[in-house]
Amino acid sequence: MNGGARFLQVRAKAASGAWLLDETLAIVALAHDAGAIVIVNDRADIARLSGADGVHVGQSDLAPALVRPIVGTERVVGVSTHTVEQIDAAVLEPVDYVAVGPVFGTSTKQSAYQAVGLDRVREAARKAHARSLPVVAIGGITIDRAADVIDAGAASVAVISDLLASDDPEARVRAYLHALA
Ligand code: TZP
Ligand code: MG
Repeated sequence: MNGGARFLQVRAKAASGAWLLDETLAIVALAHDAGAIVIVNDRADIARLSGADGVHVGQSDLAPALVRPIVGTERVVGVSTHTVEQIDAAVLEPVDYVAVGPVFGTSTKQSAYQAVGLDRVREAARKAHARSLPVVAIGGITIDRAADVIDAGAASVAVISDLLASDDPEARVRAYLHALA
């Protein structure tokens, strides 16, 4: 957050519910002090209980139409997509953004989906923008490629590996903001 990130995701696939709630409460407090918002991966229950700003669901999580009543209309709901069919369905769901990826190869997530490339980002952007939804691009994004991803129509890039590649993620976030300014 000191690097200037304003959109954080809490992601802890193997965590227990109790631990995840405690951690998320602490992260939400820090983030809100810094003017950042927090999206909880997978877990609408934790998003609601922690006072987080939203929930992010994937294709095998609870569908947006199911999490929306849990988190309410004031929170953000985002959904991951990979295929054209998933993008077509996602833009009709009660979501606030559509994520697309993995844009490039990544080792962060073991997934059945191959890298989808910038053309898929373009297609997602075209379809999402027709419904006034922003696109978040994810997967394998590095600082050298971030501008191309934004140029393809993404409103934001979501990054894990490249922020942790150096031992100074704060400086790396700042460098992204500078590169994309
Ligand atoms: N889906 C595909 S990659 C990823 C998710 C959630 C995590 C981020 O990828 P990276 O390559 O570590 O930035
Ligand atoms: Mg998920």
